[in-house]
Amino acid sequence: MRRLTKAATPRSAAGKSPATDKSIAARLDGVPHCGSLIIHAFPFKYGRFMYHHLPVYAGDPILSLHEAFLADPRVNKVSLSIGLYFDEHGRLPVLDCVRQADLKLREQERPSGYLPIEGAPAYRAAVQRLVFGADHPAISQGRIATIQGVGGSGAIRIGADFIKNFMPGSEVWISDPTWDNHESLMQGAGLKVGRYPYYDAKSNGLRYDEMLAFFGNLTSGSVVLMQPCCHNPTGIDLSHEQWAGVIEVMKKNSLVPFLDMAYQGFGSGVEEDAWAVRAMVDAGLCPLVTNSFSKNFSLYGERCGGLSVVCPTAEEADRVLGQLKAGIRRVYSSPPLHGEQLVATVLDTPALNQRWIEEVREMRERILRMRVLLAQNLTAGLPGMSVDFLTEQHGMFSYTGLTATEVDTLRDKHGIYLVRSGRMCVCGLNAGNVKAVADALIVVWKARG
Ligand code: KET
Repeated sequence: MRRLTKAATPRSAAGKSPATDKSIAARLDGVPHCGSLIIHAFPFKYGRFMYHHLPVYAGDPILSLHEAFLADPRVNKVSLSIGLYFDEHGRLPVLDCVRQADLKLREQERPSGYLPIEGAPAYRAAVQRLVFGADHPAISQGRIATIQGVGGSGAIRIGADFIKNFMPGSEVWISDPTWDNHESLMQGAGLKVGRYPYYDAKSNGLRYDEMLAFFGNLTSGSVVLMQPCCHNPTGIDLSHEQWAGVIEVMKKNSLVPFLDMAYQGFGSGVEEDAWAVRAMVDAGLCPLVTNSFSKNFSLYGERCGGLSVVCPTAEEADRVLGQLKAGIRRVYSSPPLHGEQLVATVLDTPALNQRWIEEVREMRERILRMRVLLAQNLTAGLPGMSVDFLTEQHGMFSYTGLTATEVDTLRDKHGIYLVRSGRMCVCGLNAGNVKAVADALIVVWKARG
């Protein structure tokens, strides 16, 4: 294979002077890693076919589907695919607490300088209080290194880079199934990813014993990614007793928990949903915890999240924070400003914080009402079929057991969008569309015979 070196400078495809090529070659010459990654694999040649060897992106199973939904001209279409919370009128809400915080911020002059690499101090402190509990000793002991994340996803990626760099050889284990992007984010950081047993299709429940036995066989230092509440995509969460069992095995086997909490407040309550995180820290484990404000603040586009690494000592937390900063600096340098100001203003202003708690409760209760309403409509049309899973699962998502073909039928024939795994985002249901959704589901289920 031809290498791009000073001796073999490429010619431009158009046969023009290779001056530009030469300067690129010269620049690449002194960069061994860049050279080995790019030059050996890249059939370098300027012109029309320069990127012809690139595979076509198949699209993201969730985001591409949402784009297809938006482009669908049917007026009665229903979005039950992407994890967006819609209100009773089918709109993305602007939370009242956020609106008030925005007005408050607009009264001030707000220059838009760079935030520190690790994010805004007030925001990071608010993340710690929310995730670990305001009075948690790990906070006062300075044992938690927290950075502002670019959404939950950005926080996960920074955590993944941290694992890759500082826990060499560690493999990451994700639940089977999990949010699709967990695997991509971890693999994108160069980590090896495996799956542990989680969902039992037969019982629509948890493969708890198998999961625990699996954890018992992992080598020490393995990273286990779990969701403390509102498991995406199944809606199946662990009970407190089950978490206690997991904690015991993790301690015994020296496993590293990675807890991704994207739906705090949508399960049982803002404090209640963080139970597993706090129980792990109380038990002496040192989890990496990511959180997101996309859903519970309805601030998807503002990209607000956090990564908190719990450490054994404050001295180690300082070192960890330093390395997280180094990691961020080389990826995006520093996080964005506006969204974090909204979140921090709400969480730091007692009246707004109270209003937020109420609004999260309203969203949670509406989700529950929709679950019940859908279950009632389905039971009326399919008396023999048990749909208890709908009301037993927690959070935004329900795993319906629908096959990819059945999901395609729902979309093509009825304009109802679910993820092809059979995951339904129940937050897209409202009093106006739940009957139509139930009727379509009944048609699809009856066709099974
Ligand atoms: N973790 C989980 C478990 C999760 O479901 C999402 C988003 C995120 C992290 C990312 O959060 P963000 O702050 O937006 O970066 N899930 C929904 C949206 C998506 O796929 O991006 C979803 O599953 O539909």
